[in-house]
Amino acid sequence: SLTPTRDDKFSFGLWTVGYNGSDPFGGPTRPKLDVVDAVTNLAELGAYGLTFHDDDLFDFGSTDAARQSQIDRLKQALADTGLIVPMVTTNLFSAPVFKDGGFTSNDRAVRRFALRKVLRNIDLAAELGAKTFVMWGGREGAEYDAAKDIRSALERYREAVNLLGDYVTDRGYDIRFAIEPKPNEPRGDILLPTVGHAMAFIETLERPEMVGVNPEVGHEQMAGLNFAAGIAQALYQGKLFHIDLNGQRGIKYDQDLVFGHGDLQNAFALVDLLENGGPSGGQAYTGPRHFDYKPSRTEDVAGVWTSAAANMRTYLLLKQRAAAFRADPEVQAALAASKVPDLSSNTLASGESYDDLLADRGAYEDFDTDAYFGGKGFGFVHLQQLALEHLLGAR
Ligand code: GLT
Ligand code: MN
Ligand code: MN
Ligand code: MN
Repeated sequence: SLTPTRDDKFSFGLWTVGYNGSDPFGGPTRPKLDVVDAVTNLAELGAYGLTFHDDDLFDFGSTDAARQSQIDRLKQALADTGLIVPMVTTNLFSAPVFKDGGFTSNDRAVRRFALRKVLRNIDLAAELGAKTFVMWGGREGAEYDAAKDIRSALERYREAVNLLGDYVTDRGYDIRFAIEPKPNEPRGDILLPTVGHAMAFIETLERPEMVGVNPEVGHEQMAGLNFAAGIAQALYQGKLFHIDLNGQRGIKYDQDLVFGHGDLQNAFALVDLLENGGPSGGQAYTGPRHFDYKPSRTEDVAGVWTSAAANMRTYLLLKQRAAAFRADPEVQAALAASKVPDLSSNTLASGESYDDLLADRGAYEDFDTDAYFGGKGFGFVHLQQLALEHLLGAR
């Protein structure tokens, strides 16, 4: 069905539908969105979850009373609609104090303040039942090589995440962390710029099992990378803890378009992977389908909700198209002709050693490389055309 339901696990950041259209060149095009309106509208559209930064819910520097009143209003809206909060994150980028970073600011007092801000918000995440705590370090980086000792910065990042892991463990919270990579913007260069950098960093932590990644479509594409392929590696390494779906058209500023409004063929491959890439053809990822997009600056308030719905509908359309792709016998034949399933066979037979391989003349001395490829390609183009035709609804 193309009607979103709670079982589809669609979630939205409060900062996404709440984006007022401001950009570095001009002011807002829309009024501030109240959290209760956000929850009510998202629930009506069929989403199951709302995510937020502390500062999305209550202004930076709020009094305890003002903070609590916003938390109470959110809780009431959740109770009224059945929406949940699957993920929470902390804003370590908007306040001017964070211009040189939070966990990795050159200023130690800022680093200590950032940790306190995050610890406070982890308590709130636990209170609301969030299972994932995202860390997007947009200000963790530099514009100038001399201005940041990258190795020390990584060491401070590590110190921070280790401390948060201790805290969550000691408090007994059922929360895991997900690091969100981005190559640049707002910093000239951001630390942990891609999924690969983040996964390598995670292995240096004291509790690597508690930390995964929250890759965003547009962020990997800003680095010219293949998002679906990056997600496949994150899944392979058991690190896909959360995902930010949106659209991006090429290597430029972060567009945060509606999911599918960028590289549509890669979005198709992604949904096919998430929905059909599991070991027995089922879901390879069962977590929230989280949209981190921005309603375009040219939209009015009604356009905000039209675009929110568009994300979910596009996802469901792609899911439908991917199922048809998998079920098509011609696709199955094309996959086999392209030897796609053969890649899951071990290269050496079971029990075979390198001595056996060295003794196998058929593998080398008698292997006719010319005859083997001569006139017999892999047929990948035919396979991709079949995918495209399913994507276009032509089959
Ligand atoms: C910010 C960023 C997003 C992150 C959010 C989580 S904040 O909007 O551009 O990509 O996912 O901190
Ligand atoms: Mn983005
Ligand atoms: Mn963003
Ligand atoms: Mn994001």
